[in-house]
Amino acid sequence: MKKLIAGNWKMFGHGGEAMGFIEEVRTKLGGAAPKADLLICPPATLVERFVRYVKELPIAIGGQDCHVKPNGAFTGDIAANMLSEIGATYCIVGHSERREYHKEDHATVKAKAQAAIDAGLIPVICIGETLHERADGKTLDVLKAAIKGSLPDSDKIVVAYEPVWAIGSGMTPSREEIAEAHHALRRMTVPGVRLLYGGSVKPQNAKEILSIPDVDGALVGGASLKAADFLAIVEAC
Ligand code: G2H
Repeated sequence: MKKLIAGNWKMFGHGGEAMGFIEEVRTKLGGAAPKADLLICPPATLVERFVRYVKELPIAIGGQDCHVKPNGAFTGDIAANMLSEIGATYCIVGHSERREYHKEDHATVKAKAQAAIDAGLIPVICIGETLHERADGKTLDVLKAAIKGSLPDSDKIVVAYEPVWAIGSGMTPSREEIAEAHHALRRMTVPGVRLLYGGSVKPQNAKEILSIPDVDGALVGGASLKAADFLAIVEAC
């Protein structure tokens, strides 16, 4: 199976940047098939526009979060079926920034992932340890609890291992640390589930990270905002 390179734009980007990004990708690919499956998860306001812009390009578009319910009096929230209605096919759930700033726990993340599946979306479920937990030697226990608590019973999911301390920090775990975590995750998940690594992936370290066994792709934040960097990571597959 091809690797999956997913861009998480977080709360960055406006319409002009979306169009510029897609046009640059279109020009640089020049009709060639990319070396990986591609996914961009822009802010919710840009999902529909991205779907329109990508047209015949092989790029899937996803949301960054969804509500656990299909509708209701939840001001400011977005249901998974609203994302699928406008052409999204994936949705990130349980990103550590949601867990930290919106106090989302495993049960909530699992319910969101199930809501995404029910709406026909593939959830990209994020899990990962804090620096404290790693220092205390608890990484594998944390991942085990996250797999048990955050994953619905389905193989139509993607799991993103994102050590919290590596996110946006420029720090990445060693090759051995990533290999150990992904090897453990492979054993804990059902066959066919793609395992992405996320946390400060950039063109400079992509080749090394993507060559680690059981790393089926990457979830890329900052470096996914520029088409050239995003495509350099794809080229590293
Ligand atoms: C981790 C990652 C994308 P960055 O949050 O999910 O972001 O690559 O900027 O560390």
